[in-house]
Amino acid sequence: MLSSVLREGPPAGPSRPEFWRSPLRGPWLTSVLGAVLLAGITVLFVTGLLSYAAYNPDLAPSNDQTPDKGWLGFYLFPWPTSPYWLYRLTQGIHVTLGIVLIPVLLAKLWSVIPRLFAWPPVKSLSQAFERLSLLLLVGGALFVFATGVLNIQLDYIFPGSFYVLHFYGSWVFIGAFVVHVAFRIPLVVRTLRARSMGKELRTPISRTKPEPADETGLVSPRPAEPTMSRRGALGMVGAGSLVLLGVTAGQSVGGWLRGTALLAPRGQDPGPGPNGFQINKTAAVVGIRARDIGHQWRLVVRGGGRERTLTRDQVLALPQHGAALPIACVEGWSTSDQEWSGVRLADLAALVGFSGPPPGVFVESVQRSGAFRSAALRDNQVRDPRSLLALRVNGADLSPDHGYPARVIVPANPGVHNTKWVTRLTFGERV
Ligand SMILES: Nc1nc2c(c(=O)[nH]1)N[C@H]1C(S)=C(S)[C@@H](COP(=O)(O)O)O[C@H]1N2
Ligand SMILES: [Mo]
Repeated sequence: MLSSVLREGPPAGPSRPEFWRSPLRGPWLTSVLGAVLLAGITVLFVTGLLSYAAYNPDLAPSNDQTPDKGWLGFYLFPWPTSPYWLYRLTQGIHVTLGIVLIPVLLAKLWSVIPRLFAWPPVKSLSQAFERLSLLLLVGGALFVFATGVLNIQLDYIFPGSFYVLHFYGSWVFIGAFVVHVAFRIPLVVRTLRARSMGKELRTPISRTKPEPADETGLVSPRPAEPTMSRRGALGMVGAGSLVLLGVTAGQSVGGWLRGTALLAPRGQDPGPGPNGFQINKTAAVVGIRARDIGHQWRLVVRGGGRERTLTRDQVLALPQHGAALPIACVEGWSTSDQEWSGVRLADLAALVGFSGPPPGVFVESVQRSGAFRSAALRDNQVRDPRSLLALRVNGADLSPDHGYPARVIVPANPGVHNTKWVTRLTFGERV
């Protein structure tokens, strides 16, 4: 029964090679797009790994959304505080590049689509393995790009689970990607060598011919007349990427470009005044009540068996220091440097008796629930003289939405660890 189905050849429709008629489809176009993706996805992977390391996930359970990662955390290292714009840069690149590569990814999928319908579905064990890896490759790519974009656009649509989905999805995807690249790279190199890019970019529609048929099965056996040159096709993809770059990059680059970040939900003009810079979650959204941050608010500093409780005036009476630092969110947006002022975290450690190099700290907010209500910072972060419990920004008190009465600001720290509405600091204890 099965063998007779196979003998009859593919059913009418996309499993038949004649179904696909674009004269542009062929190994050269696929190789060009593949080479761009190889470079781009490598950068995405590295910046993604860095983004994860920046959370110091091994420091405390509260920092780690993926406690079952096992050896996937093999490369983790203490995230530095210098240069202070490090996370702004790596995460800006991660998100911007991810968005910019979307047209390339879609074009690449278009260019190989006949192979996704190849007939018979399974010929041999090795071919079955290859098809399974392609399923993981294509599915993984769509999944990782989609979860990334949804997280940016829809304000953490998967509350708490975005990291988990994106993290494990990326490892599955990158595994399939490495296998795919290893199998395909000789063909890509050969194909790109055989045809000059410069010449291809000078070829108009009138002289656009299908590539010679080969074993890849990408070239249509029944090509239609071209309606576009390869130059045109690459130009269209490139233009799509440029448009996305134009409406995204401003959220990370800042300056006058910020106004062009049309696609970025928190990228654009946040209003005037000293507190006029991006807000991730407002006080109202996370359920901060007026009395939580009013005159009843206290700062509790604990550690080494001691505890001090301070009013805001008492915190203001401690030595105040300034630091010019950005907020840089995992979503890719960042602010330019803001002028924060407040008490050094190291000075607060000294307040409870840590007179030498200070230990790490566990920071808690008055916010009662949600993954961002607390964060653990490592000793190197506490030690940096620019790491503050900030009370003021740009010469004014923090606004309630930026974390009044007090918030953490640490150089190169992912935004989510710059906890707002801080009420308790616990130094030197594993929590
Ligand atoms: N308590 C608390 N702190 C928080 C958050 C939060 O939701 N709750 N959001 C974090 C995130 S994700 C970011 S990017 C920064 C944003 O700071 P901003 O709103 O002042 O720009 O605050 C962080 N601090
Ligand atoms: Mo964030």
